[in-house]
Amino acid sequence: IKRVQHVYRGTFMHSTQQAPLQILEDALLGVDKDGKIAFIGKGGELNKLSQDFGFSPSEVTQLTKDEFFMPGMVDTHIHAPQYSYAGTALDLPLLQWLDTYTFPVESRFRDLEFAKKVYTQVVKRTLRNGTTTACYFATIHTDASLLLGKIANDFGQRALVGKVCMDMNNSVQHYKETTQDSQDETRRFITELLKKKYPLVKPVVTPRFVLSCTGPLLGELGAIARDNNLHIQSHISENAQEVKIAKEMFPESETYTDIYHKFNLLTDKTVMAHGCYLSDDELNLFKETGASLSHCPNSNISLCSGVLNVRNVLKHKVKLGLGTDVAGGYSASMLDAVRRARDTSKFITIQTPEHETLTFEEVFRLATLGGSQALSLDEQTGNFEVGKDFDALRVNVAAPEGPIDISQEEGPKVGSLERFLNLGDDRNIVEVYVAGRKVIPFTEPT
Ligand code: XAN
Repeated sequence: IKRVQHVYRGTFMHSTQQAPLQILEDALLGVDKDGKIAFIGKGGELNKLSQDFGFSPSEVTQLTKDEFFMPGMVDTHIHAPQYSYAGTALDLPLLQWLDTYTFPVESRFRDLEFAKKVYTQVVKRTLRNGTTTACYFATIHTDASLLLGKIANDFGQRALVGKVCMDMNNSVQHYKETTQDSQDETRRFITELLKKKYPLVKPVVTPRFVLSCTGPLLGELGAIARDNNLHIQSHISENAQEVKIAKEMFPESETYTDIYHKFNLLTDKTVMAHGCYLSDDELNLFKETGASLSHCPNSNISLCSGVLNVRNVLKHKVKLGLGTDVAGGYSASMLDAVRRARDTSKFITIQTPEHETLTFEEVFRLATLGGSQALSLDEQTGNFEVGKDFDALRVNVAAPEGPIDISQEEGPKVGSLERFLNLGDDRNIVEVYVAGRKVIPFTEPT
C-alpha cells in the first residue's frame, strides 16, 4: 500500500483549469513522505481511505469551522535586495528610480553580511505572508545570489533565483559587469547552485532588461538558457520611456518583444515582468513561444509606469501570474498583489465600462495556479491535485486578534475566501506548507 504521512480534513479551496474557484467541503487530503498529495477524497470515505493509504483515523488533522486550506501563493516577480528599502522611494519614474535608489542599494550586496540580513528578512516575510514559491531577482553578485538560494532552501521556500546580468549602466560606477564577466559568472552561479542539490531552489537566467544589456550579452544568455534548459526572467514594456529607448537601441527589431525573441530569450520557461505596453501582435508572440507575463500592479501604480490589461492578456491565452515586484511595489505580500490587481481591473472598467472586470475568483487563480503556470512549475505546485507537492496555507478567517470579524456562523464558504483575500493578513495564515513540510510557524532557530 501507498502509505501517507499526514492527512488533513476540512474545506479546501483552489483553482483548476476549468474553474477559477473550486470548493471541496469536508474533504480528506493525504500527503506522502515526499510531500506529495497522495489522495483527495470525501470525509465519508475515511474508513476506506485509511485502509488504502495505511493511516489511522485518529491521526487525521481536523480543521475548525473557520478554517480552510488554499494553495500557497506564487510571487512571480520579486527583487530580494530591494526589500531593504521597501515602502520608500516611490516618487520617481522607473529609469530615474533605478539610478537614484535601486542601483546604489543593489551595489551594496557585495557585502555578504548585509546580503544575509536582507535576504533572511525577505524570505521570512514572504513565507509568513503565504508566498510558497518566489521568483527572485538578486543582484550582479554571484556569491550573494548563491546565499539567497541557501536561505530560501534553509527556510523551505520554493524559489527560482537569478543572479542579475547587466553590462550597461552609467549611473552607479561599479554596479555593472563586463560582457565576459556577466556570462562567466552566470555559468558559475548556475553550476554552483545546481551542485547544492536544493530540492526546491533552481537558478534562472536573468538579463536585467534590454536597457542594461548589450546585444552580445543577451545572445550569450539566450544560449546559456537553451543549452542548460533553464528558466529565464527579465522585464519588458513597463514604462513608455523605457520602450522608446529599447527600440532605439535595437532599430532592427520591430518591437520590444522581438528584441528578446531574436536573442532566444522567449521560451516556455520565460517570465517577463510588466508588459503594460505590449501590442496584440507582441502578445501573440508570447503565446507562440510559451513565454509568460508577471503582472505587478502595485509597482505599475507606485512608479506611475502603466496599466496592464490582464483581460486582454488572458484573451490572447498568454500565461500570467502576479508579482509583488518589491520594491517598485511597496508590499511584499501577495495579498496586496491580489488587491491591486483587482483595483487595476476596476480602474479599467471605470474608464471603459464594457471592460469585463476580473472577478475575485479569477485573481485568486492568478495568485496560485496562474503563477505556477507562468513559472512552468504547474506540475509541482499551484493547486490541490494528486501527484503535486502539498504547498498550502491553512487559513483561519476568524483568527483571534486578526483583522476580520465574523458576525454569523457561516462556516468556510466562498465568502471566507473573499474576505481573507480582501481583508486578511499574516495573522490569518496559521500554517504554511511547502512540499508537505510545515514552514510556518518557523521551526528554524530564528
Ligand atoms: N526594470 C525594472 N523594473 C522594475 O520594476 N524594477 C527593477 O529593478 C527593474 N530593472 C529594470
